[in-house]
Amino acid sequence: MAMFKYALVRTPCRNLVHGLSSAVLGKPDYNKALAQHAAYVGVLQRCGLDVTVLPADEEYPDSVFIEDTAVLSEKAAVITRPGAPSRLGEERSVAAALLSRYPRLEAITAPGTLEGGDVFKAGDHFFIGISARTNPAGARQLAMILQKHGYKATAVPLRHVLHLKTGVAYLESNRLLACGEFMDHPLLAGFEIVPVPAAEAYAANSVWINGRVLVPAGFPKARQAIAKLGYEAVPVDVSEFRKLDGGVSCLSLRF
Ligand code: CIR
Repeated sequence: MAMFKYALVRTPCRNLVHGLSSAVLGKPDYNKALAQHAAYVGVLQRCGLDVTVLPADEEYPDSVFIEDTAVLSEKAAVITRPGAPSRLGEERSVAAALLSRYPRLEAITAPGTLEGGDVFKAGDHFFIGISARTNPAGARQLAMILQKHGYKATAVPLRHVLHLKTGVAYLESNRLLACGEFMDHPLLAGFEIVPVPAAEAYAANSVWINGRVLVPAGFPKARQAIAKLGYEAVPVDVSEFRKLDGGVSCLSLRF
């Protein structure tokens, strides 16, 4: 299994309160979001990652959800082209930051759109959600780039959730934490499914980092299911980001 060395995050901007949201949980509290973000960075560091923190970018309210701007692996770095019009452009400063870590960057181009929240990697195999944000052209471009580097790629059409990783989290060892439409999805049938009950659906967006699993705080059943498998389950309070449909994976790029 691939161990991660680095993480890239971005400080939330004040305009965060104007971020995109389908949740009905109210507006995020900016100061609380800043504190939660700082604590999240601390957890990444405790997972052994060398964390680079990019400055807040007021031009893009959702820019704290940096995972959507790139797809990173040992062999390739692909800059995305976000499908939400208000997020298009967020990827530019991420590309600039990644140039110091990767010898070359590839990119999704128009008319393709793709957000990193729609992509997970299981060994050498990438799964790419086709969603309201990632269109078939974007998914095809990513698959072609990845195949060139020796990876496999499978497109997974979504029905109900924002991003593929809203509903699944790869826990390594062929295990996939999953809820809702992904619990019995034919394209995911090769995985050992670790089910997340519907009442805790938000916790399906957890993230494996070097043997630990970051789980949103407040979801005891999901946390227990993960801990029972032998992982150290680390609860992280991301309540302010949940108000904007974001979670523990969206807040960082790990590579
Ligand atoms: C958005 O709608 O784009 C943001 N409010 C949330 C993005 C969450 N990102 C992710 O799941 N990777």
